Amino acid sequence: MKLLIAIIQDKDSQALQQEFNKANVRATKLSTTGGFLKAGNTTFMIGLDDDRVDDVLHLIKETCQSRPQFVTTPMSLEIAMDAHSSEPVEIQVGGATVFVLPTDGFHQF
Ligand code: 2BA
Repeated sequence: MKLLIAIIQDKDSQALQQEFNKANVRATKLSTTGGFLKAGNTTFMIGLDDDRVDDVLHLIKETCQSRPQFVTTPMSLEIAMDAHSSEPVEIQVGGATVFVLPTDGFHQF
């Protein structure tokens, strides 16, 4: 058994939850915050048998999009940089960041 921890953008969370429901994938949705952007994102915890991991990874990959986002340079860095450094910098956020963890036990009481 495995535990998947999938961090995705809020914009994709409803569509992904619907895909999970259609595919009978059980998941718990958490509201989380990215450490870098300090913006909200969504984390799914998904417990599943080993032979379903690839299918669920595929589902996540197909449903979650990567999107460009603009960040402004932190003030502390701007001081040491030239005038152009205060312009927003483009970064790519998600698709999805997925951890696959081995799971020793699964109990429901
Ligand atoms: P955030 O930490 O808010 O990061 C958002 C995006 O900012 C990242 O997208 C990446 O493009 C950029 N970024 C993050 N840290 C950076 C850094 N030190 N320098 C330059 N750019 C940086 P993603 O890589 O797609 O990550 C999306 C979200 O997934 C992250 O939101 C975080 O919540 C989570 N995440 C990503 N990698 C992780 C990891 N190794 N461990 C735990 N969570 C992770």
